[in-house]
Amino acid sequence: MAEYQLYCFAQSGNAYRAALMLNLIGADWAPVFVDFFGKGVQRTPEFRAEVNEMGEAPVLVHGAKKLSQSGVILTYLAERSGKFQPQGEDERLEALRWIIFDNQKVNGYLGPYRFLRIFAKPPGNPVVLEFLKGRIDNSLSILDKRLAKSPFLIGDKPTIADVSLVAYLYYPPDEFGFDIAALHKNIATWLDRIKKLPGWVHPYDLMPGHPLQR
Ligand SMILES: N[C@@H](CCC(=O)N[C@@H](CS)C(=O)NCC(=O)O)C(=O)O
Repeated sequence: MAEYQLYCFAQSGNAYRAALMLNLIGADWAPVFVDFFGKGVQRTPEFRAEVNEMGEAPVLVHGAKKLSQSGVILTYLAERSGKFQPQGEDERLEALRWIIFDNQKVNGYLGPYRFLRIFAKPPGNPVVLEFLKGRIDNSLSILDKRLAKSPFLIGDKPTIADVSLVAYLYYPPDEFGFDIAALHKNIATWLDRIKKLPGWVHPYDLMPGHPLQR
C-alpha cells in the first residue's frame, strides 16, 4: 500500500492542489476515487462519518491521520518533506494569506463558476454566473499584478502558496469560456514556470475520473 492515499477526482481543482503537491515532492501516493458526479459519494452519511464530516474532497490519509482542507494538506506535506515550505514567520504568514485569498476569492469563485457552466444540470442562472465572473476578473487581476513582482508568489522559489493558487488554472479554457493565460500575461509565465517543475502533471492525467462518464 502507498504511504499516502488521496481522496480525489480529476475535475476537482481543490483536490489537484494536494495531488500536485504529492507529485512535486515525490511522495509515494495513490488516489482513492471520489465518485462526485455519479453517486455523489461525498454527500453520503458513510463518507461524512468515516472520511470527512465536511463532505468534501480532497482528503489525505497518512497512517492514522485523515486531513481535509487543501491548505492544511499542503502545510502538512511541506512540513514533513521540507519542500515548498515558506521560510520564517513572515513568509509563512504571507503564504497563508495567499492560500486564504485563493480559497475564498480566486479558485473559490472559479470552481463554482466552472461547475455551474459545464457540470450542473440545469446549468447555473446567468445572473449568478455574471456575478461570479466579475469577482473572478477582479481576483485574477490582483494575482497577475502580484506576479509582476517576482517569479513565484513569495520571491524566487515556489512555495505551497503557488501550489494552491494554480488549482483550477490548468483546466482547459473552454471549460471557463475564457482563456485565463491569454488575458493575464504574468499568470501565463508563472503557470509555465510551475509546469516545468519536476513532477508536474496535468490534473486530468493525475487524478481518476477523466473523461467524465455521466
Ligand atoms: N476549501 C476546500 C474546498 C473543498 C471543496 O469544496 N471540494 C469540492 C470538490 S472540488 C467538494 O467536495 N464539494 C462538495 C460540496 O460542496 O458538496 C479545500 O480547499 O479543500
